[in-house]
Amino acid sequence: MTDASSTPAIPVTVHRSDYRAPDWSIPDIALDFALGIDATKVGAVLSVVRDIDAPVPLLLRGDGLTPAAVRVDGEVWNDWRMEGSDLIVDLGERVAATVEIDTVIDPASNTQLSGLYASGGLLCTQCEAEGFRRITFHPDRPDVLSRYKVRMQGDKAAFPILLSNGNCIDQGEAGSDHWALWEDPWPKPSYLFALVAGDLVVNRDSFTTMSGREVELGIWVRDGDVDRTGHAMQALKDSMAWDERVYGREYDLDLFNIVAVSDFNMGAMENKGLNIFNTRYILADPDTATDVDYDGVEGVVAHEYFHNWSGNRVTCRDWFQLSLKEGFTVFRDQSFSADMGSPAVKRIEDVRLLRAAQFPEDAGPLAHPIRPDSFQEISNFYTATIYNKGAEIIRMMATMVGPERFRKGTDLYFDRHDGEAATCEDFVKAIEDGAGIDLGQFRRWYEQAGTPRLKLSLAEEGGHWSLDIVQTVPPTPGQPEKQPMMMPLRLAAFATDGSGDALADTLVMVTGATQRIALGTFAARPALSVNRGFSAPIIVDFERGPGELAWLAAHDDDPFARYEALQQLMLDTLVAAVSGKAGDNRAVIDAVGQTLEGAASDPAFVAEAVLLPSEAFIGDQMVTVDPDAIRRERLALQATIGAALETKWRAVLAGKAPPATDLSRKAKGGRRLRGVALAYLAATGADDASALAFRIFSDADGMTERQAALATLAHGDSDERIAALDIFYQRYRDNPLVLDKWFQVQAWSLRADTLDAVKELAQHPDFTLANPNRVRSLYGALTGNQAAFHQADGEGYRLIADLVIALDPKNPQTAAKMIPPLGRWKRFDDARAAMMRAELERILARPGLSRDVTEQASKSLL
Ligand code: 0A1
Ligand code: ZN
Repeated sequence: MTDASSTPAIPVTVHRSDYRAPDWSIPDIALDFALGIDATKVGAVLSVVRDIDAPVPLLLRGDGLTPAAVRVDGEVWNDWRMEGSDLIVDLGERVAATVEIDTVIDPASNTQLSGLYASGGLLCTQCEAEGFRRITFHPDRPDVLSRYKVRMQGDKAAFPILLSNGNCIDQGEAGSDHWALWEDPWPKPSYLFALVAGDLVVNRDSFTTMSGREVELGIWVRDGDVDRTGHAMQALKDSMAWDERVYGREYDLDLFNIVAVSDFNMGAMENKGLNIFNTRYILADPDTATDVDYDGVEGVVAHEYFHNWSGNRVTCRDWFQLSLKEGFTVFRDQSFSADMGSPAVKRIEDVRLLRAAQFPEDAGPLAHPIRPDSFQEISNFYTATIYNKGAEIIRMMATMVGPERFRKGTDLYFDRHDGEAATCEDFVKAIEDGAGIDLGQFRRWYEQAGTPRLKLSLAEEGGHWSLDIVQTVPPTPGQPEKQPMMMPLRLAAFATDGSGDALADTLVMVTGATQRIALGTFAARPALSVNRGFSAPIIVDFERGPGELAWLAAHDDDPFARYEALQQLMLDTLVAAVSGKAGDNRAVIDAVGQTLEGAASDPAFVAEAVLLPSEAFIGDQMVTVDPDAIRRERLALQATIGAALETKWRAVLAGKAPPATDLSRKAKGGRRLRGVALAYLAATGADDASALAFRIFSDADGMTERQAALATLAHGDSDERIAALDIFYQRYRDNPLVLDKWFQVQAWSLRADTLDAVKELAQHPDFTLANPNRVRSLYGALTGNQAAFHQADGEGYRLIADLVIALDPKNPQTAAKMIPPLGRWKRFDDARAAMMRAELERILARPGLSRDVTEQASKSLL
């Protein structure tokens, strides 16, 4: 069954400038749920208070709802009408009233996974951004905050566990039913409402807050999964302690519950006191989860927990302010993960993600500022720009003022706006006032889309060297002209021959379109280390020879800058090769070899540094992306480096893998480096490579080694490949999260027939469009596989368009997320561009398309 008909494609554009404070506030809400999988009755009692002088009707949003009954102050009320799917209640001259509305919803047919839905016998909710209106009529805007009391009643056997926000204040039995009454003392917007009912088991623990309060913690999962919740629980306790220590923020309820569900559109959701998670970010044990999965659990648990202050206690005034909570919270979870592990490696991972997901967004038709000016469907704005670029903007503020002053700013922000629905401007003002800095020009980061570029060159006069900067911000849709941004640029300069003064780590403020920075006196051109730690989220154009890059890769005292130098060297080599200007690979080979010398002391860093840039990132450097040449040249360089340093790769692999249960930084780094070494060795085509990969696969005591070996085998064409895929499938066919990996490694394969394999896998009995994780594991992996997705006959584009068309009626949010890869057509040759556009047009020609897909596909054509 499908229910997308409840969200018709009316492309209404909402503008930030149209914001008006609500006419009515709702201090209290009581909800009464009579639970059933196919029919849940919802009784809502809203205490409404008029906030403006003149009479005005009460506008309550609905999505797919019909009011079964409306009462006002206890009386049956007929003064209401439907306007589209919304309910307008005329309350005459009243300044306050109790409005009661009954509705009936069908969770089992809610395939959109927004509102109240069924996931494997469980009932759960997802209300951000506009899902609450699919449960009951309500203003459903984040600036209407209410205290919630929730009564839920249902069959004891079907729903033994009944959870909602806040504290359980009463419960009882009623025949074969039971009921629970929950109360959340903290006023909250409707998007933070949550309810879960079903058969769950709990991992219980507790945390004592800095003021000595005992908080009961519960992680609720299906029977059989509880043994895989230990890492999430530890991450939760670490997050609670970290937020107290670093931001002075204490948890504010006696209970904190997390529920894991298998069908979920996103990673997780920060509902007050009742976080709901995709199982993928809760369940982990060494046999089924990789080190990357473990880090994902830790990061997402922290992210949702941190929202309790940055999001819940201080929420957003309207959805244009989404980055207020998301950018800040991502910055907080990034800082937490850096503190828990390796700051340098974490920074490398975050920058890699920004470049892979956000830079292309900023360079394409869907580019938008971190505070957008308009949207049609807010679900389309949960983007890498709002989240990851948003985090970079917060990070720049922290960099400019330093940790103590930044803390003064955030304290002031929480003090000023606790209990409020705030704006991005409120945040900037609090940092400005609390930290004592003028952020006038800096505010442009909230207004202007596009990744700024700094073109750098060195100039010399009488032994004095300086750096010349030319800043440009590219035009983006709706923003043809741009002003220069203000940004902190960390740099250092080294005399590579040991003569002259080195310029130690310095923070300079870039503000102009052109600017000159004095570097000091050097006998010869210094090696410049620039945008150290990626202090600004920009693209730097700076021509440097292989010698200088190799020197920096070996000598720079900033690990991130060492990583950057080696990556740039690899990138320059690859871009030259793709453009038919293949040169000498000696500098790259030597630099990789030299970097590998540090493997024993910091294997995690070394593994990141020696990894070749992705095919997509190589493509991003070119005027017209040539996916086939990129695939060919990248594989060739991998084989060259693999062969030239074969003994080193073999030495890495000859050592014993750290035990899978060892999750120390060193052990994780060791496993990561082994994975990279295996890939280099396999790329050489060495006779024993497949056998070695198969042995690692078979002997592995955990998923990190097992998956790395399987992925390597999946690229090749050996009997071992077929055997390993089969063994893996048979062993894990009943574990959905691991089965996702089985689909994913095949869709990631660098084989020439990957697209055919994907088509076949889509027909596999274990493939389903009903589960977003499964959809992403196959089709999401395909769009990340540049040469496969962009196969010259356009078959990849057809496959994705077919998927969007099939998925949209069921789950428009997930369908719309598959469109941006088709929107990158301007970056490809005319033949590919025409085929990509044709698929976007084919999607748009479908009748009854959701608002989500309509907005993404139509904007992608511009
Ligand atoms: N606020 C959540 C993200 C989220 C947004 C929308 C959702 O609806 C499907 C779910 C989750 C976060 O940042 O973690
Ligand atoms: Zn978030």
